[in-house]
Amino acid sequence: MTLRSITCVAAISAAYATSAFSADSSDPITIPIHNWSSQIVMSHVVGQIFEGMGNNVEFVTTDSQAVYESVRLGDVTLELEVWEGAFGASFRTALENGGLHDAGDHDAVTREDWWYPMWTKDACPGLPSWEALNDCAAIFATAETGSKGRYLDGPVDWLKHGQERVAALGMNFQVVNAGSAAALWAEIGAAEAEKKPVVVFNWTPNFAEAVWPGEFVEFPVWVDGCDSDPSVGPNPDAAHDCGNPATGYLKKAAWDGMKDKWPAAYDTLTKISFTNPQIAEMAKFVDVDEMEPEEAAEAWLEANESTWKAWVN
Ligand code: TMO
Repeated sequence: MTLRSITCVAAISAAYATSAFSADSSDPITIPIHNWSSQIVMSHVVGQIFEGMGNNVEFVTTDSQAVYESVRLGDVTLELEVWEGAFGASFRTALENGGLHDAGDHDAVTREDWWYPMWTKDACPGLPSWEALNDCAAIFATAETGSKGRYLDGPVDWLKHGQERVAALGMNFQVVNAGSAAALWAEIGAAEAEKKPVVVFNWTPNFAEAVWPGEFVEFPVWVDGCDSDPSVGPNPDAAHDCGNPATGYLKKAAWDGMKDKWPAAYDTLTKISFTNPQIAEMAKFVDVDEMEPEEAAEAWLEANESTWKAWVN
């Protein structure tokens, strides 16, 4: 053991001796990893913070909707990126069933929805209105979608209701699910040279906003219940007849048992709050700079010590 780590252990022990916390369990804190870069990097950032506090951490790759049931049951300990648009419904269901709770909001304000790179507007000047987009459906048609416009949605585990929105609003579009986030970036990249109009799923905060200027399509404004109650939204007979929240939350969720089993890590979790630029940068490290997620997490921690040290008791 180096002198530095001895001093560090002593300092941590002293902190526990004088704090109200009992020591965290030596069982691993299980952090779920999904299929978009900021979530993977953020999970490693927080995992490395927990390890620095003396905890054991393990990562598991899980489905991003089913994870709320896993947190509720304590199979995984927490979720660091609860995006309102994609996961609000699964999060609310798990909350109602019990076993998981809201561990606080990040500073970040989020949006996830149909999006186009700005050159698309040259071919469809009425954008960003969804009605204008629908009037332009033919310019988005492909061999795969016939006379309908093609909308490349995210992987199926992010949002399950793209085709229902198309039906509820009577749109002349066909929803195609991308196999991965990388397929979305490839679609935009491939369209760029010829300035081909495309409409794809995208979100903010993300690296993409610094690479491709663009806009979200403006659908009927989100109202609570629009995803479950047909009477909410412009179509009285269908749910999913509005856009995702334009100023959505980004929450942390925790298994109810976390605060007793790992009280110090839990205290840190409640204090953690990332901003839009911090999250966009985490994605950029991987998607633009091609760093490994663990390496990106180390770089982030090194550059942002004053931010994360304030979260550690
Ligand atoms: C879940 N996501 C942030 C990719 O929209």
